[in-house]
Amino acid sequence: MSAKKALSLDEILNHPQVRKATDDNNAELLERRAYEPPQCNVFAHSYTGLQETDQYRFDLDKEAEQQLPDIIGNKVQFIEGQDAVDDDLARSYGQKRHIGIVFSGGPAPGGHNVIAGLYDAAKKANPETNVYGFLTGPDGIIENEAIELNDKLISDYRNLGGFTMIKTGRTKIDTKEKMTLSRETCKRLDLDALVIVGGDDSNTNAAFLAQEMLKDGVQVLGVPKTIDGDIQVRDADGNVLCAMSFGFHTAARAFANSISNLCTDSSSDIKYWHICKVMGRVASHLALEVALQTHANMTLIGEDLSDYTDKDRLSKAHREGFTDYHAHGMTLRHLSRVICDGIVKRAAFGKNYGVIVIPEGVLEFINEIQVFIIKLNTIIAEYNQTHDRDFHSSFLRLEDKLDYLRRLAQRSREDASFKLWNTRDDDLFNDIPSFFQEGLLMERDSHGNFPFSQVETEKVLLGLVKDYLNILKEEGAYKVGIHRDYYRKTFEKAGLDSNRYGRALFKNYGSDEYLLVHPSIISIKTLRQTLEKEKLLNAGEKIPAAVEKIFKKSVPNFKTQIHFYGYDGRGNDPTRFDCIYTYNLGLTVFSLIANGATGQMAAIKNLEMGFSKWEPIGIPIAPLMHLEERKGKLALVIEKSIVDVNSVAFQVIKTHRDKWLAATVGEDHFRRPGPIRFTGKSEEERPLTLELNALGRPNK
Ligand code: FBP
Repeated sequence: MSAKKALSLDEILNHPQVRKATDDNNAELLERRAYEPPQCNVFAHSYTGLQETDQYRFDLDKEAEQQLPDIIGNKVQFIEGQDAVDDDLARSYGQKRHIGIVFSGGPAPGGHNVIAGLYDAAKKANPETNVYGFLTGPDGIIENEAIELNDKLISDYRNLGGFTMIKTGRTKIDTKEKMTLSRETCKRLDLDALVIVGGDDSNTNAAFLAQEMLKDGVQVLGVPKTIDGDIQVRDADGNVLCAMSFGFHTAARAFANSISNLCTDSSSDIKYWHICKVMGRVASHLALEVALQTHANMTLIGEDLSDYTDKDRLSKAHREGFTDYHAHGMTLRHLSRVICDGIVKRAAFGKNYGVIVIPEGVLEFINEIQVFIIKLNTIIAEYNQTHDRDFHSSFLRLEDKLDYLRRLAQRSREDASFKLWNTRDDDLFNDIPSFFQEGLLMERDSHGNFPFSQVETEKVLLGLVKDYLNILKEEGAYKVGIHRDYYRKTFEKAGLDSNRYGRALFKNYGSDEYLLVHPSIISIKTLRQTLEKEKLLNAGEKIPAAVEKIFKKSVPNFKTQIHFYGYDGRGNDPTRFDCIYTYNLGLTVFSLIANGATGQMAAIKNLEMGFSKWEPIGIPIAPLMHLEERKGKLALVIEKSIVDVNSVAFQVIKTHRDKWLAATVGEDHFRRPGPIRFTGKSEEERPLTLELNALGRPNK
């Protein structure tokens, strides 16, 4: 028998299997790149035109009218397919153009397809057209860092996640100097149009650039991007023009898959509570979609908490004839009680495990924290406006920042007109753990947004939850229910009279399936006392092992695992929905450019319906603006859309809360969304929130 000769390293490295394993281009990648998203009907024609409509109304902000005079009158535009157009139109549609595109803000799956759609449409209209990608976000415009996009680059990134092709950044073009530099870049590149793919703040920026660059003949268009799902555009009559920003579906599906896996794991080894913080900034849209996708045991929705009214407090105040302002909205302590309540209820049915979903922005909806966030935003902004160094470089260490706040509190004592930070604020702030103080003082982004993703919200809440669970344990209110069959079997095996012991040990013996140890039995000592009192044990006698075993099983150990879902889902390859949506957004934005639009946001109407009903449109950005406090000053911005507690999607999860908590006999009601499936038929067509919210909503 001849021994098989070992392969040399060279032979191993050249082996087809090794080559396959070490090739960056795996089968999934190739399949994604080759996928051709379907195009909305209007794009099947040789040309597209714009049909302006007056059927949508907007309440115009006076400040927006003043600051954006040339685009405030823009209307909603429907894209129409056209085959025969006159020569002038054909010429202007097909003229050679220079178009720049930039990503702004956090990545969102589908961004590459926006570029691909724009590129394909631009090249179809005129193969000579140049499309430039500005590198690393708006900095690329300010510093004229751009690359010309070509077929190879576009093909490499088709249907792939991330913003890897040209990267992104969070710089805001918000000073005269940055604006001048941006205009110079556009002139140097001879740009006809600039496309800004970004969130509410970046689209706000797009409107200001559109106004400013009108005189240079540069059209500026926005594309609604953000996994947070907080760009949802309605007109003044509630008609939905843009139901969802791109990237939301993919991020939610990716989070849901991971969280659903935790549901499976936790209900298998039944020893952990998994605490899952999910991204989304202030709005809880992602948490809501994850709740629908997974049926996790508890999901907090920030918007619901601020809507909370403590009915008992309210009626007590009413009876006693005073106004209790604390009856409205939820405090951090109260929220921790609500969570404990769910944990205790499940434990009573033997389920001392589960999954909790917490939106990263939940603190924004907790009264006392919101006050801190607003006050600190203003203090930091005011400091930055009046000093040469910014707040964070002036006060590097936490102690320095706290010292500055202390001095402000002192100022408020000496000068009654200074009310921003008083002694009470300072005392309360000094009461919270230092990691949380650091979080609340963290640097705001260039748009003045609070960095929710950096704050360990779950740690703050968990601290309070653990403290209160310990109190409940001491009071004998937090117990793990023991199944009566298990109890009986254990005692019979030990030759003990289960009925006699049962009545002494449990408060619900004989009536319920899960038995709860009497609240007074909270230790081996109190167990012994009970047994002696019930004449089941003589003084000095050893407690039977079976009794001790059952008692120990009834004592809960609250063990947690903490997870943060954000950057991972944000970098996921897009769902089919996001691939198709974004490719068509790219085609839409080219139609807007080719037809001379500026100050418009590309959107697809009827996303909640079948693909054949999707309608590409242009939405005027300026009329969406309103005044909001940013960095301590009022600024014109597009309003963020938060979860509507009257929406169908929210009402559905509210109604299912008890069911999904599953504090009952029987299994949990987890749903298995599975991983994102790019091919095959079982992948859902669109976000569940989108479908539910469209139910019963008449829309023009
Ligand atoms: P955008 O608003 O720019 O789309 O970003 C969304 C987001 O992913 C939020 O969910 C999150 O709070 C934030 O970005 C995180 O910011 P950063 O990437 O700067 O850490």
